Amino acid sequence: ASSNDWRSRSIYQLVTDRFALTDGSGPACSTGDRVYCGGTYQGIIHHLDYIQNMGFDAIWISPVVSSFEGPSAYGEAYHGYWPQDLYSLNTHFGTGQDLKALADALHKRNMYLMVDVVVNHLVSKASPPTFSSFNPLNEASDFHTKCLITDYNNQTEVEQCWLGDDNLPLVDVNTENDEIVKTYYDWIKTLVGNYSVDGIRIDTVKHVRKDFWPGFASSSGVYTIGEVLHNETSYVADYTNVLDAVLDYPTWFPLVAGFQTQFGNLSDLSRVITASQGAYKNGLFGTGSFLENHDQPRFPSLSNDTARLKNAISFPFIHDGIPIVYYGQEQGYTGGPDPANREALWFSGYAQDKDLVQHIKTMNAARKAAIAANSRFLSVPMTFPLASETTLAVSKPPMLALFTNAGVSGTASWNLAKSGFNGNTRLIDVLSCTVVTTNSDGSLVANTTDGLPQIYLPVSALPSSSNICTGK
Ligand code: ABC
Ligand code: CA
Repeated sequence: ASSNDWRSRSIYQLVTDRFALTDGSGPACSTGDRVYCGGTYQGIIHHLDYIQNMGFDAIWISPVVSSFEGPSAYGEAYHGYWPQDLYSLNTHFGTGQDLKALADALHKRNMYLMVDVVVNHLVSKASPPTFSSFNPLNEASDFHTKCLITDYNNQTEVEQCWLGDDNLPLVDVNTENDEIVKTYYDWIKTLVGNYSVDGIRIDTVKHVRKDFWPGFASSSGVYTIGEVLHNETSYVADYTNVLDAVLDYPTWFPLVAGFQTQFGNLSDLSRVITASQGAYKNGLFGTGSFLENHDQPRFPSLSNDTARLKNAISFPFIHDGIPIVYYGQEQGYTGGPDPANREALWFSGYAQDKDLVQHIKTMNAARKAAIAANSRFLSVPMTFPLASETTLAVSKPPMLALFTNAGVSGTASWNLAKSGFNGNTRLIDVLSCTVVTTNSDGSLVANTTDGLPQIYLPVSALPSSSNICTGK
């Protein structure tokens, strides 16, 4: 699938080992132990209803190729980011048939499969590494000479020195060598073809020279979204010239900081977004917008205010890009930094009556309704009719979202000279189901005493089939 095919999608990111067991029973999973807990492709297949019922139409799974077995200084390779043999699969997650069956099951539901892929390094559990354990690059000369990255401001070092540490170095592939480049281009083409992959999330993109990526992306033949873990728009922007898209990390930093406490500054969010809209190749369209992932502490571990949480969780759904929800967000998981943020989802019983499950379901439905009512939702950049430290209004016709970091017991008001709608338009807040009408000049004043966000759509934009605010 192409970048355009992905734009209207909504992605559920899961850690394959932690999402679902094949048959519901299995070993206890102690999150902090950094060991395999038993999640499989078959487990995912059995829980596709759970994901689809929330309104997601794509999943992003962990890297699929095989890693070393047994413990290392940082535990087992359960997360998949320590590839060792490019040409065999990680059998903890299932067989090649199982992975194909997952792709088929998704496609039957008109859902997409995104696979995480790692090019930058191979990893052996020994330190110093055993090069002969790698496939196909199995000689020291296939890798950059060892030096650990210490200065992130030195780009050559970021690209050619090694991630990890002396306990577990990530052995840095020599992506300056033409034959190795060809090996990776052929590999990604085959992987995507063999398993009917619809898109790839690419790991550690800033650690490989930029001109490696266009050829890799075109060999994959599908949508490519890269991880460039950096807080500056100016640094990340250039990678949008070599891949379809990036994960929107520059927005993530002010998103978390803005909603973490009532002292956050929401205008930082609008400032960074406006800059990125101007600096990225396609603006923010096609980028990945997220609140949580497997590398960062979960939002509720930073803030226990349920109103601020609902504001922050809602934001990616009105962002220009593709919303990505990290598994467990919907169950209110509170894990801190890696490895605590990778809890088994079976602990939750996959409950569907949880408040946040319903909230996310409503946000997915609202975004789909907005797209259906006005396809320009996917091509007209969001604007900010109002941005202060404590309040933010985001206009993306036909949606208007009002956010605040005031918290459950805080009050806030949004006074919009221009709501983005005509005068006398009836709008419904999809979260509270309250209906308001814009003033005759198109202005709107809204207030809150519970700190919750308000997500408006014109009443006329709600399709009769929509499950938004039914019975209210
Ligand atoms: C393991 C253990 C951890 C332990 C760690 C030392 O070793 O599990 O418990 O703390 C995989 C595994 C991890 C594992 C690592 C290393 O491998 O998932 O569990 O950690 O063995 C990607 C993936 C990630 C994956 C890898 C490696 C890469 O999403 O899951 O990790 O395949 C860098 C990379 C980035 C990478 C990330 C983990 O490390 O660039 O691609 N993620 C600065 C740098 C960033 C750097 C970050 C690391 O520090 O600029 O490049 O990311 O913390 C802002 C600054 C940023 C700054 C952040 C922290 O603060 O603006 O620049 O980032 O203010
Ligand atoms: Ca590198």
